[in-house]
Amino acid sequence: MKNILTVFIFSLLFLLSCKNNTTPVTDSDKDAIENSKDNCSAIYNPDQKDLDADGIGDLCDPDIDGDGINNEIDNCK
Ligand SMILES: [Ca+2]
Ligand SMILES: [Ca+2]
Ligand SMILES: [Ca+2]
Repeated sequence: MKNILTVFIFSLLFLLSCKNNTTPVTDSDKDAIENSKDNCSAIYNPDQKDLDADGIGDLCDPDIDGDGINNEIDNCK
């Protein structure tokens, strides 16, 4: 009886430890949007603004307006 109880307790502890080992939510830039959903995972941008709706946040997008002309040389972003 004591052995069964011991096995039960260890099984329970194992299950609880597995629960804690589920994929941790990572948010590199601490903007409260996890990396997998963040359109600019390395830069803090909680508003997730994306002018051209290409899935790349404005702060990371080399071509903010999506007209094919990069920001540095675009005279109308
Ligand atoms: Ca971000
Ligand atoms: Ca964009
Ligand atoms: Ca542009």
